[in-house]
Amino acid sequence: MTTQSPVPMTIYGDSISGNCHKVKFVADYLGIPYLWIETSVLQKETRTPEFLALNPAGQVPLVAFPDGRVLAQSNAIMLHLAEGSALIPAEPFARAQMFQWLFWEQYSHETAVAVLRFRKAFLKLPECEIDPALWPRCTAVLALMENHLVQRRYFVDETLSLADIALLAYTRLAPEAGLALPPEIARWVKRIEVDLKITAQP
Ligand SMILES: N[C@@H](CCC(=O)N[C@@H](CS)C(=O)NCC(=O)O)C(=O)O
Repeated sequence: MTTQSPVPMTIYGDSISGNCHKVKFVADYLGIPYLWIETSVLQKETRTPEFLALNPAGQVPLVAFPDGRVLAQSNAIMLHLAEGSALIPAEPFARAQMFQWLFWEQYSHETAVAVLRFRKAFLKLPECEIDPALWPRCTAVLALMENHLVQRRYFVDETLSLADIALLAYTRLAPEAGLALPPEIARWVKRIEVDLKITAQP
């Protein structure tokens, strides 16, 4: 049994950010206590001198641990929080497959779906001011996911892992970017939301 610090970790997060949702989903699922400090990207609260002293990259999510250490990057934070849990496959090849999806999520998925959603739903840019290459990129990442899920319930090894949580974060929000979820993805989103006991938009 692990002894938990009486002082919880602090998550600096923006409730509109899928990257921040990932950290919340993992902490909630694993029962890790935390204090959430709402840090608005739109209000430039990630660019104050106080926040930049914690994370010079000026980005959320950021976690501050009771011992004073801080950790940025959503997938790095998830990996740290989930260390030793079933969310990280123990078998080396399955673990590598989970990493494969985590890297793909950051390089190909988040940079398309999250960027299009932010520009449309939050910056409210007219379509003529949005990079037209974003739409085919979004379509391509959703098609790749749909194809992978045709004969699978989860992304790796038929069991819930960080790969599902990383990909869930912005995929479930893709309709806010005007993107329709193909059927297998829509079923997978519901399945993972049930697994994680997500009842509403965080
Ligand atoms: N790769 C990073 C991306 C973090 C990121 O882009 N955070 C955005 C919110 S989703 C942010 O804080 N933007 C504020 C800014 O860049 O000023 C991660 O996964 O944590």
